[in-house]
Amino acid sequence: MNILLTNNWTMKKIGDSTEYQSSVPCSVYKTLIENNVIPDPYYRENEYISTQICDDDYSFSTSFFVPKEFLHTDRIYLTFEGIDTISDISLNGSFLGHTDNMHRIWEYDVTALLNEGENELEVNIKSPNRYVAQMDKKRHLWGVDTTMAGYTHLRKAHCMFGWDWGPMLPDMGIWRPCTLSSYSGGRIKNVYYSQEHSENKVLLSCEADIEVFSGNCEAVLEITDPQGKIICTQPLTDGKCQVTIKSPQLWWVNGLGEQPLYNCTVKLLSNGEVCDKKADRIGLRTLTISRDKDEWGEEFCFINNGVKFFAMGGNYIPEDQIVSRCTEEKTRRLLDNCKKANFNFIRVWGGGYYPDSYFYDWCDENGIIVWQDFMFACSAYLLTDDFRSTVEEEVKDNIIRLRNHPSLGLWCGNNEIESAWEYWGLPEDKQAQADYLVLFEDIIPKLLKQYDKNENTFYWPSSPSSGGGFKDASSNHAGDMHYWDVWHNFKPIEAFKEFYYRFCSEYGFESLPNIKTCRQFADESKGDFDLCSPVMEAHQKCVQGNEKVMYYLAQMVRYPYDFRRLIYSSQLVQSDCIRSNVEHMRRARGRCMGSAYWQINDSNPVISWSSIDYYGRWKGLHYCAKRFYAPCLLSVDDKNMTKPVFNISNERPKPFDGILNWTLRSNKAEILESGSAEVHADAFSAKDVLTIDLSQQLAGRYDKREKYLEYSISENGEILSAGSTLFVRPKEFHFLVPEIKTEITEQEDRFEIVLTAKYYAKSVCLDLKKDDCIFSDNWFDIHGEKPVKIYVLKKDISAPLTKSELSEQLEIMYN
Ligand code: BMA
Repeated sequence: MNILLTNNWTMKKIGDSTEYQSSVPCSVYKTLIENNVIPDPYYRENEYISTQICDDDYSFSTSFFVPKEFLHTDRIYLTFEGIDTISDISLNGSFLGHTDNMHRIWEYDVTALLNEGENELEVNIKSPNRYVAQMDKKRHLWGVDTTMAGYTHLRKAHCMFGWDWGPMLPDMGIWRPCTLSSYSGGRIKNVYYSQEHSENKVLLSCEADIEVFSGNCEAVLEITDPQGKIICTQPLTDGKCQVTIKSPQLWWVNGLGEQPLYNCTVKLLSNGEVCDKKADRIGLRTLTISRDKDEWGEEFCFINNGVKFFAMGGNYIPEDQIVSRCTEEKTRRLLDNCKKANFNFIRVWGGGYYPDSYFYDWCDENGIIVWQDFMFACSAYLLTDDFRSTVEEEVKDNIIRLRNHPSLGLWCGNNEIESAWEYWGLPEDKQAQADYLVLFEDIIPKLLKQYDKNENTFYWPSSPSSGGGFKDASSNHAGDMHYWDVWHNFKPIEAFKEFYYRFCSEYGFESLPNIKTCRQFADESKGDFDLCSPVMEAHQKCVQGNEKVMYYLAQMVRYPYDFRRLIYSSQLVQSDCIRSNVEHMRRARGRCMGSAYWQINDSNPVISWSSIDYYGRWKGLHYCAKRFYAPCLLSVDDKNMTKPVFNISNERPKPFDGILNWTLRSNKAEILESGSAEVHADAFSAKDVLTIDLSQQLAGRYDKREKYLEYSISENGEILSAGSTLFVRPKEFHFLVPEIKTEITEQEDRFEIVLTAKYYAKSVCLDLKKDDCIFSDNWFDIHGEKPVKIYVLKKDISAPLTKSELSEQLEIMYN
């Protein structure tokens, strides 16, 4: 039996008498905002008056009713799935326990403490601000400059103390469910599944951790296949059993096949009656990283059911600085958007928190492989006895919670700490550096061996790394790599292509969020719509961030004469920059086997590297990701643009056989020359398929400024990939006013928009003035009269609109 302690909580500041209503998940900021006590911390510069709210201590309390039959059981546990962070808990006036780690699950035996009828539960939470400040005075450890000093001493999502995309809002609260569970007979604490694959069968091992409180208990495993048919009912002996599944329906990464899921339920019976059960959904698959040696060193690539695939995705950060506000619905929408952009993997970055189970459930259902960092990032830690033991429990809790998810592809020790010790020129700290090796190369791998005995999931010590031990962590010959010279070190965008990464798990480029997002956090009438205004600077957390925006804009595009144009241009340069790097990496398929751009989402409305902003609005980059992560991609290496080389990168399990069309056009979109070829590319390959010589056509003084190349590949009449390339940087091109025309028609579930133009229109961006929607395509090119057909599904519009309202709201920008 369970009693969810969700409602009827009150919060108050310790020393204050005012009480506020709240419900779990609850936190200080969430409660104060909901009760209209403080203004939105994301608005204008409110962050600066909000941080200090967490200088105080707060208490969260509830009273709840426990019926008689609930008490007449063998054992009752109170479980907090997440307390943020330093707290003392008491039940009916008795001290229950102290918590010090946001990432842990806290469970208390409360059998002897509950009353029949009313009960009082209180969680007193201490100020994280004061704690980290005191700890920093005692022992300074290096960390991120844009974060409150001392944060590394506390096991709390680092970015809540501020990051280079996040404000300092170190919230406090009960951020995950709180439940009372009573048991008679016994309970199942957790179940572990592991698989051995052989010719057309899988040996599935099941191990349940069972606690017996009274009498004799028996456990049974029941497996239902993806079609809902029970395929096995087998008793467990000493908590264990093995089952052979014949003709297994294999689970595949998105793009390579389906994601059939088997329901596995262990039932515990006491006196013939079910007293507890635990259900897991598993996928039958092998999934690991291949590190085979090759001509370039050592490969680093995911291999699913024996197939090596190119990982295409991005980095995921917490969806809200105020983490208690995150919801399943928002997460599912965000992940749906990743799938719409053809992702097949996602990296959960180590400076936030371990996502909720629904995150992994969605990934299991959709074949998105999760690269899971443990929650350590860009910092030094000291393994005091207390710190070590809480970290061990945290790691154990999360291995157990996540190990059965088929989407879990890789565990990674931390974000950028190995490379930091190696390259960042840090102040010497022998103890912390030695503790690094103990934690990431000894403690965590040992815990993984203990709780994932059969090593279902690959472990990688750090990102980036070449395998650990401070040995060339950022190598291009082995392991993964973070490339930040473009952006952080002001290198030109083309510098991306100087390298052949084995797996690029971070690189990125900033842009401004959508203008509607800017309106939500800034006030145009107060002069905020200026990149150098205090409000815009407050919403730019990267050191010299806005300077970098302008620096790169000046290299690529004409001067953005107003704020809307600035937003457009920044998104244009961002998407072009990331596109050219992804295309470069995909052309090098085999040598490079993965790309995760920094970053998918935002935790607050901010100028950042994201492709989707805090309010869920797609930037140009997200639309481009859909194109550059297309399973079958046509790209042109622009190193020698007078002799363009067309490349097809085919990530599909089947070959590509189709037609490549290319057209050299004038800036008026007139066809100057064109050609087509029948081309072939093997499954899982990247291949140069055609080279054309345009040196004569581009020999004239202004030719490169007034001509461009359009291209596409199609298979059975369907265009799989298309684009156009300039021979100069966009600022040098002689664009004409394209005079774009639109024609909208309405169908039952959608609006169709057909666009034509008088001349060439590049990077055409559609948006709605007030409402939001997702277009089937956006940031595309129009080649004069050649129509571009796109659609908007009515279900993808934030408000019901008529055809004329849609047309009224439609705004178009272009390069
Ligand atoms: C990487 C990440 C983050 C950071 C990002 C942008 O190093 O790991 O720490 O937010 O760069 O600077």
